[in-house]
Amino acid sequence: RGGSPSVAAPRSPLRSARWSGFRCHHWTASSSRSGPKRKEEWICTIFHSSGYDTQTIVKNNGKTEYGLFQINNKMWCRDNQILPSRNICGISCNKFLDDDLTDDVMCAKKILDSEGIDYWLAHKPLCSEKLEQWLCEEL
Ligand SMILES: [Ca+2]
Repeated sequence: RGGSPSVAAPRSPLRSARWSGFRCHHWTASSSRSGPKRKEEWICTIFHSSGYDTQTIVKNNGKTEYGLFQINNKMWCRDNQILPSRNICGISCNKFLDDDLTDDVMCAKKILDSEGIDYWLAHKPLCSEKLEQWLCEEL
């Protein structure tokens, strides 16, 4: 064991330097009452949503989803597309593509509070059981 990586993530390049700090330490900040009960669920869900890549942009069903948490431009942030957004997080979607995760986490918390973790579609099929590989070692 030793002191090295805190998450046993399957073979994904961690392209965001900030992510490595995020994965365990921001857990408490990003959990919320309707959120995942275990941090492994959250880490697994983010992996299957964005591959831990803050630059991920996915077009899906007329929506565009941005960044580590795949936050969409229909409800949560606004971009320069024609689609009107409720922009609940009051932010430009591009802010979810940089390496500063503070605003991402704040918006993800709002999503958790209002939609629960099943906003992230990967959660139920892929991250609700057999989570041992996602354990987070405390440093
Ligand atoms: Ca950001």
